[in-house]
Amino acid sequence: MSDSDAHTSGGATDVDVDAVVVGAGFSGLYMLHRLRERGLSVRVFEKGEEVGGTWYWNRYPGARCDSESHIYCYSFDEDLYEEWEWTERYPEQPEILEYLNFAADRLDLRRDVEFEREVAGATWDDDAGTWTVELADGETVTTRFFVSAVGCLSKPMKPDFAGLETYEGEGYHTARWPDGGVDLEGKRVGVVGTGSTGIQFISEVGGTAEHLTVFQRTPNYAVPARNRPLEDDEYADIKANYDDIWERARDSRLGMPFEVDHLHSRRLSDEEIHEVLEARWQQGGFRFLHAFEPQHILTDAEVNETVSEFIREKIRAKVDDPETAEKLVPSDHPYGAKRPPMDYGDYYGTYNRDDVSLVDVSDDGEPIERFTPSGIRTTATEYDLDVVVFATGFDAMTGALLAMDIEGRDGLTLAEKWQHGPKTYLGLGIHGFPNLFTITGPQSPSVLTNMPMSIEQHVEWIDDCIGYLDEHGYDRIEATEHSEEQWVQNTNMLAENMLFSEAESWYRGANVPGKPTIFTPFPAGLDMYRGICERVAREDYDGFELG
Ligand code: N01
Repeated sequence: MSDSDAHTSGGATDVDVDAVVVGAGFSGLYMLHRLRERGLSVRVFEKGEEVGGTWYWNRYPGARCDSESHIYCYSFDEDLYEEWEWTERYPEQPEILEYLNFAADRLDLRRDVEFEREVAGATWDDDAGTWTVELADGETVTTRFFVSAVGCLSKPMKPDFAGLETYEGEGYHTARWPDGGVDLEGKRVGVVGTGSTGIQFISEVGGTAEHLTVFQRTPNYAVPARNRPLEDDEYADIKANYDDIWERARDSRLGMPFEVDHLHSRRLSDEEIHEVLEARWQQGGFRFLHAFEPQHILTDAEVNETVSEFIREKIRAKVDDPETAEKLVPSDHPYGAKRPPMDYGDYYGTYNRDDVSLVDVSDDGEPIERFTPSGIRTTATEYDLDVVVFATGFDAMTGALLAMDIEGRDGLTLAEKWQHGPKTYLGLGIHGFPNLFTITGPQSPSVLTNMPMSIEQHVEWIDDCIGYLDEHGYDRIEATEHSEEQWVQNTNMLAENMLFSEAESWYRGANVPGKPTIFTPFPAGLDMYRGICERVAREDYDGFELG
């Protein structure tokens, strides 16, 4: 159907299109595919110039996914994963982008994606039972279903440093890295931030610049990823066992098919615990978190301290200068309470180089006072810098959703509704916002899991739900206030019983000044969450009102 055709489907409503999807990353592309297969007309609006979402924007040196490549892809189409060949254990950004382009071509998705088109907002018309989606260029589109596929980590967060506007050097946020790259050779480069991104970047460019100065506010626990090329026989084995791999990934806490060595550490001696951790350290990546049941590590303070101390000792052993080593050793939060970063090179060893230095900008060190025309001034001294790289993260989970001006029933905006923190039912629906679906929305497992697994579960649930509405002659679906309240309370309660509250993390919105501090992802695992969603659907969308 052409863009301008009026359309009647499901209920009695005239709309331009059945569904509008925002974003053409992993989520938006699969949503398009599913809804189109169902016979719905769909328009996807994508701000970027091509498909990819996160992997389109994050092009900084060293950008790579922490999920292993063989599970960081779609599982719904055997041809896709049989045909595609990953080259390394962890996929690098250009390869993921290539993969998503491959998937888009194979499924013929591009013809329904409109690039460089930003959705400015959407307004619900309660009488008509439709959304009017407003594009930044002024066009409006009416639709029955408005689906957000904007991602959890897509609105960059750049702190409002004093004097930033006076800085005369080059400045780049890692999530908006220029397409053609940045020449760092022979330059004095500063990096602010040592989260997953900063750590990848620093390992990659240490030794490239004339001097690299790392401004670290909080040290982090980086576990070696142990990246390497995928061997032919290993890949053949993966391909022969994909059915089993997907089944185990779907039924797991983290959306990963890894076995745990021990459910918990009780009854193991200190020596045995150490052996288990050492073996997992050698395996690397998220397999380390599976030494014990991940839930156990994130719940039991004592075992967490053992794991945390194990990593601290590893850091101390890597760094030559004991003073620098102590600055790099995290002590303010338990391992896993913040998203654990991975080390793809020799992150800690990088600090042994003469051309790399670490500045502790925590309150106990020399906090950043301001930017100056020539660089960064801390409370102790001034650092002259040709380039400053902001690896300062994202307004996570809600930032990209709230960047759109979304107005629901009775003129209530999403920003008003969420002024004290996000509230959803299952992370999929929002009371007051009928026929709006959020893929990997707040209070769903999303960022605590291997994302494609969570995305597929969400997309399939939404698609099935739309099918159910149409089959039963319903026009609209909306989460009830009660089910939403209970879901939010439930998510908070689960998180409070874990160690997450002991870190000032983006999981809790604590990284963005003024943002309400509330733990946002659903923390009890993809397996449990999937079961809940399946029950809700089975019981005629229990907790939603259909009409
Ligand atoms: O962002 P972050 P990120 N002054 O928020 C510092 C995913 N990801 O882009 O900890 C000084 O984790 C801040 O310091 P502090 C992954 O889920 C995945 O690194 O707040 N410093 C911190 O060090 C990840 O968790 C992959 O004290 C300031 C850093 O900036 C998520 O994205 C790769 C500051 C921000 O760390 C976000 O990671 C990369 C200030 N005013 C990312 N403000 C893969 O899968 C902030 N900081 C590979």
